[in-house]
Amino acid sequence: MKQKMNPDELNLYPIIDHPFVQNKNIRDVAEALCLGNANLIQYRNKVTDSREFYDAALLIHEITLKYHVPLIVNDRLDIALAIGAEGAHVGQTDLPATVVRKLTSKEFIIGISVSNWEEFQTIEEADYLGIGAIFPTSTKADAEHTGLDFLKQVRSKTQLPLVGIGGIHKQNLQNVLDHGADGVAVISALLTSDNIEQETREMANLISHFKEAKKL
Ligand code: TZP
Ligand code: MG
Repeated sequence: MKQKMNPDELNLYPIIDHPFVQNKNIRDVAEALCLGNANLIQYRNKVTDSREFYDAALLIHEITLKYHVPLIVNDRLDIALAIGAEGAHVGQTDLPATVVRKLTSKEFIIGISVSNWEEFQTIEEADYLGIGAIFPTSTKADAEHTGLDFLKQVRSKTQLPLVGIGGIHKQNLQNVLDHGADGVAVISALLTSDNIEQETREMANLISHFKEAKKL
């Protein structure tokens, strides 16, 4: 499989999960993440109708375009295409990634969720893999718990960039990187912060620091 994403450009991947926006302005949330040095941003919405999903995605994209941060839409290729997003993240119950590839340009970023070996073995098309839930998390109640060893084993079997997800915060992210992740995808640790920009920057700095130290 070809490598489109540079693993060093996948350090911190915040996910704007719709319920976590609460009473904040969604554009402000996106801007704080961009200013804090997010490498990639995902918009995830399991709770509203399609129109609200589309409207919010459009607003987020206005901001991410300004900061040149690629926007990945979760689940919904139709909305990703409608707003001109840079990619889509699809799981086991979404459109197959091979179909997403057929319907999109060569540059379009495709992310896939992987929680077990069966899922790993069926991958035909992906630019990065999201591995998790690495740690237990209440953000996705039905998430299969993979643990760190699964991540390490996947690392030994693919060159694709790997992103750990699930219960990741500043205190445990080094452990995730040490088990082979190129980066981390994070919802609650960033979006529940009183200062999203600062929290994002601190996490981004820690990841750069740990990855640099590993190269020495
Ligand atoms: N997929 C696996 S775990 C998870 C998703 C979407 C939720 C991650 O959220 P948090 O709050 O960073 O644990
Ligand atoms: Mg999905």
